[in-house]
Amino acid sequence: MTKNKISIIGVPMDLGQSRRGVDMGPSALRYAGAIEKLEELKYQIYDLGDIPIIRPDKPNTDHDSKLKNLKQVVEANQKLSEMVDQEVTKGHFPLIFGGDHSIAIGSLAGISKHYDNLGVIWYDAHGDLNSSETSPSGNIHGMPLAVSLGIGDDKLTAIGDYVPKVKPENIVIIGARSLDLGERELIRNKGIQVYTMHEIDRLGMPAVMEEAIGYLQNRTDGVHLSLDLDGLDPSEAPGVGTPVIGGITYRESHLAMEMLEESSMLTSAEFVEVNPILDEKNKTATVAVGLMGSLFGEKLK
Ligand code: 5AB
Ligand code: MN
Ligand code: MN
Ligand code: MN
Repeated sequence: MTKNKISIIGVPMDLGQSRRGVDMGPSALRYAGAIEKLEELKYQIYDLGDIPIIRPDKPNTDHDSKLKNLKQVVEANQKLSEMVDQEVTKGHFPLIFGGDHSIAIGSLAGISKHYDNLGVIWYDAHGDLNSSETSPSGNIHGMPLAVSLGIGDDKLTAIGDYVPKVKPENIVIIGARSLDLGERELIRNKGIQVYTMHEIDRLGMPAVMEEAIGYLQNRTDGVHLSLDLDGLDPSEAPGVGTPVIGGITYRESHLAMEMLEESSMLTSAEFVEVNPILDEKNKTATVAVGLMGSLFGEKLK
């Protein structure tokens, strides 16, 4: 990693989806030793604590939109984008702990204004490329990548006061195995680079990462890793709200993180969708902290 100051921001958000418990993700990651691990690796850690999430009296009270909890998700992401923006301005590496994946909207809004061509690695079983029109669920955690491309409800795309946050050619999706029809169409139309489980099986993770890193190195001036723990196989990361069998292994994921570390290209990261209520003895948060170790250079120190 090029920077040695890491700012940690927890976002106990569960309003972008329908299962309780993912709001405890930041606590689970801290409990699993995230801060201690990064301190061991000699980083200076600035733990900014958790952003307060304002819970609505009843979920989905906004009748103008089929998006669940739109107002609360917008407010929290606005706040997150401002905090992330400040940390990048200071020259710190923002490391965000979710919370459901809707928080990537705020992360990217805060980060991307600092780059002309921010690259994004979306490590996930899903594409998160839905809009109100294509979403089968109305859950905003299935939309953050589309929102960052400028597609979706104006209240979401306008967060940070600029649109779009990322260009389709600067995105790489890794681990996809559950894509909705509208998402597939968007991927085709925009030419988004996707490594599904098919490519991972066929080429192997080393080749996939080598190609993904080479691709981004040529076109970007910063790279954000958005790691949804459901990218991993649920046998190894069971504590997630939308598990999909046939995922990336723990070892492959470690290798992917190590290769990212070796590339020195990463400028920010987030770990999302850890749900300790659905987990087995905090296994998923522990896996996430292990991956952070690799991402921040454990093998080299
Ligand atoms: B996650 C689904 N595509 O839009 C939808 O966990 C699932 O952040 C979204 O990747 C999963 O509701 C969102 C069916
Ligand atoms: Mn997912
Ligand atoms: Mn996701
Ligand atoms: Mn999920």
